[in-house]
Amino acid sequence: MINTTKRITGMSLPEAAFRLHETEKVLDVSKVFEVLSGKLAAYRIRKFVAGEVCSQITENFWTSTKKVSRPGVGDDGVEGYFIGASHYGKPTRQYLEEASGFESAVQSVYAGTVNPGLLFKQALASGNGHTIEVRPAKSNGLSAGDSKAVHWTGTGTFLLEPHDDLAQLRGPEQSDFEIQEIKRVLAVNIYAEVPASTGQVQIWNVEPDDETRAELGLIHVGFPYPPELLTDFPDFIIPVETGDLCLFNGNLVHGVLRGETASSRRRLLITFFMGQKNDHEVIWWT
Ligand SMILES: O=C(O)CCC(=O)C(=O)O
Ligand SMILES: [Fe+2]
Repeated sequence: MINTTKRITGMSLPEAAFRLHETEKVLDVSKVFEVLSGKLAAYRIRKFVAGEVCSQITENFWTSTKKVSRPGVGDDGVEGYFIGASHYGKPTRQYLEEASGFESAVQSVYAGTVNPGLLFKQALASGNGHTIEVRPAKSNGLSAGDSKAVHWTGTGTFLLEPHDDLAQLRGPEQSDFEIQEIKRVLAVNIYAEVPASTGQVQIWNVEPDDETRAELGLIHVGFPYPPELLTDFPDFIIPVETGDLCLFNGNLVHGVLRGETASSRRRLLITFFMGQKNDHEVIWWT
């Protein structure tokens, strides 16, 4: 009999690194670099963003006419609602042109308040003893988007199925893009609104290898990993709340739990990805 049992193989973080570090209001930049360098799985700064900033961003998002939906497995065939471009699966130039097309819509998400992702980028640039350049990824004079505002609409166990953020950096259509040099993705997530009991982030201690991706048909995609194949790996859950800044190792498989969605309020995420290009440069993209 042919054994068709699929399984996930790959690297894991050392046990001592596979944990969540937390602070409140204060950003410890050295911990961000621990995540960037694979010494720490996740870092959550509770109350990084003030309540009134979160409310203004949430209002700006839901009243914006610039939201777009992305088809997928979710409510009414929609994976989520977005303001901002995503590089995923597009030629470099197309992504960068879309990012530039979204620029004013993205800035309007922060109208009348602050851009918390920008504050984080500035803190990172100056906060670790020596100056590093923190800049958008670029190609041919065009720059990656500032950030993306996202509302996920998954209807099953997950609002967003388990995935990794690294596989999508290797698509041949972006072989001319500097993000392909990145070895570890820092997922930067700011929560403008998280209703109680929903939207927690689950992280498993595995970075799937290419054999696994090939077997599952997920080369250059990294989405979705069947949850039943993840049960053998250690995991933890980040209980995200409104106002949190969460930074985690995006090479590790992670997903967003749907939990209980009785609330009429809707989860809203501000996000971008970052990576260490070399000793003195950290780049971001969306
Ligand atoms: O919504 C979240 O908390 C995480 C989103 C995520 O993993 C992604 O956009 O790649
Ligand atoms: Fe992700």
